[in-house]
Formats: sequence, C-alpha cells, structure tokens
Amino acid sequence: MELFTARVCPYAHRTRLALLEKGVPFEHIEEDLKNKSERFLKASPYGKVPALVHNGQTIYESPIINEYLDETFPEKPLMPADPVLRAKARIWIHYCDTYFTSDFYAVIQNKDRAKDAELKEKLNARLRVAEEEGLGALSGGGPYWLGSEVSLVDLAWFPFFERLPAWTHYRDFTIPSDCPRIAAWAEAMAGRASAREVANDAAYYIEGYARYAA
Ligand SMILES: N[C@@H](CCC(=O)N[C@@H](CS)C(=O)NCC(=O)O)C(=O)O
Repeated sequence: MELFTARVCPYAHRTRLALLEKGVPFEHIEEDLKNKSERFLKASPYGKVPALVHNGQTIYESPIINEYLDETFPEKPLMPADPVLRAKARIWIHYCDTYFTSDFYAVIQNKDRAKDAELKEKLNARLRVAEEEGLGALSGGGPYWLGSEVSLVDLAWFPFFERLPAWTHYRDFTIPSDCPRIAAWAEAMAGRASAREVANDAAYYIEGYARYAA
C-alpha cells in the first residue's frame, strides 16, 4: 500500500492518522506539491494529497480513503457499528469539510484587517455548533467526538487543530472559551500516539502559513 502525502497537508494527516490508528503498514511517499511527480499525478487525478494505491486501485479524497481503510481493515474499527451513529459521524465529517474548513481558512487568508473580527466570530459560531450539537450531543463523557473510542470524526477534525498555533500567531485566534468540550477534545487528541507521530511543531506551521497570512 502506497500513500502519497505531504507534511503540510491536514487532509493527508487524516489518512496517516487512520493508518497509524489501525496499525496498517504503508509506504509513505512525501510529495512536493510545487513539483508533483509523474507517479503521483498518475495516482491522483485531482493532483491532490492524500492519494492511496492499494491492490492496483487508486483511492482519493481523505474521507473516502479513510472509510475505505476502515472497511478493508475491519480490526480496530474507526466508525460506529450502529447505522444512525455512522450517519451522525458522516454528518460531522461533512460539516468539517463543508462549513468549518472554509471559515477556518477565511480567517488566515483574509487581507483586510477590518474584517478580522467578523470572520473570527463566524468561525467561533461554527465551533459553537460543533460544541453543542456535535460533542455535546454525542461525546457523553468523552474524551472523543463519539465518546470513549476514537473515530474517523476525530481524525477528520484534529489536523486543523494541530495547525491552530499559526492562527493564534497571525490572527490571535484560539478555541473560544465557551467551547470547553472542544478544548478538552483537542488536548486528548494531541496526546494520542498517532497524533504525536505525525505532529509538526508550532514553528513549522507559523512559517508554513506565513504566505497565506501575509
Ligand atoms: N478534499 C481533499 C482535499 C485535499 C487537498 O486540498 N490537498 C491539498 C494539500 S492540503 C493539495 O494536495 N493541493 C495540491 C494542489 O491543489 O495542487 C481531501 O479531503 O482529500
């Protein structure tokens, strides 16, 4: 199994986390996204990481790769067995990709300082929904999104929180104080062996996002 990935990419981190959590061995291919290899472009029709090659098949798009891995390697499941909970898990992964990420990147990419407060408040509102309707409804005693077991929901969200030091550095953005469940969740996730293995330090992200934030 080959995984095309990039250290900077939160979506690629999702798949590295899933493979590590499941204990599935893989060949890690670090791709230079500014100078993409022929091999990568053959495996990734959109030219994006992550892309997985397994048994001669190419699978791409991080939520789809992660579900493929969970179904192909059913030991240590990362999705709940109950269909309703599976649907809820997908709803929160979809919320992350459809609503949260666009407002998250809008904060760091904004060039008009007069709009910073408004954009940060929009992002806070997204997080409050996740706090109440996501973790509040599903995590019980936690510490993970769906309770005591880590799931693909956690792996979908956490890579953005690992990058938070850059948002704090450039935009003074932190997890709002009325989202204590998210704060505790992010801490629990950061402590997992998988997260520690893929982690980059704050300085790496601060430098990496400088161009976005300028
Ligand atoms: N929806 C995709 C997003 C992946 C993505 O945006 N990857 C970025 C890096 S973070 C990429 O490969 N960009 C290269 C390019 O667009 O040329 C997923 O979930 O896998």
